[in-house]
Amino acid sequence: MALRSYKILLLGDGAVGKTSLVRRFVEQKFDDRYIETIGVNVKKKEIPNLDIKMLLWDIYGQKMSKDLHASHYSGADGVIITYDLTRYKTFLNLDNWISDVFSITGNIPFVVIGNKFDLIEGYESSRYSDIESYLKKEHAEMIAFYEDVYDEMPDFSRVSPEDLWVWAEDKKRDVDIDFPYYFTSAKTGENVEEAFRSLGKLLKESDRK
Ligand SMILES: Nc1nc2c(ncn2[C@@H]2O[C@H](COP(=O)(O)OP(=O)(O)OP(=O)(O)O)[C@@H](O)[C@H]2O)c(=O)[nH]1
Ligand SMILES: [Mg+2]
Repeated sequence: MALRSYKILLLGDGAVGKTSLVRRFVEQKFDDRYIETIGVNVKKKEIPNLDIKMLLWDIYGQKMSKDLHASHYSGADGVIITYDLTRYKTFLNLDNWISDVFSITGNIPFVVIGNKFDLIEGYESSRYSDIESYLKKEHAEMIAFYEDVYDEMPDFSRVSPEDLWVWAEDKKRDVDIDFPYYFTSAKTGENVEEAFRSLGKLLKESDRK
């Protein structure tokens, strides 16, 4: 029997790691270089045990016309929305991505990912102001890269797990859908499989209703 295919959108700000997450999930690979996605890349992946096929629409995150983004949304079954744990701004934009996509698709199942967990993993202080000096010490190369790629010094105020929890509980009431959220690393692979599979499960469940 042919597997049921689901169209899944990857959304989130530029350079949060959408392409890297798909590459990790589909090819078990990671690349440190940043090559901005132009337009859309679609990758297929069959999910063992769930008996479904995911069509992963990896969409560029850099700011361009809203309409251009929206032209890819119709017919989507689910969404993976990603932010970058080292750039607070990308967390604040989650709401925009969600409302933009739902204005076209209606409320559909989604998963939220806080990515680049490897960069903050050893970071134990809960003081946001410490993150910048921590990253400078532990990840000097990465800082140089950031300065190069984002024309500005990134805002290293970190989203604590509590912040995400508070935001997510609010959002669930707001959109009236329960959704899971994960901290992942496309670099180490941590939680990537879990996050993608959790959306697969939600899609299967929503089909049965
Ligand atoms: N350390 C670390 N770096 C990551 C991780 N995920 C992605 N990166 C790096 O972050 C940069 C951006 O990653 P991409 O996957 O290209 O980001 P994107 O969201 O697809 O960006 P756009 O296509 O411009 O929207 C690249 O240099 C990646 O190597 C991660 O989990 N950890
Ligand atoms: Mg990309």
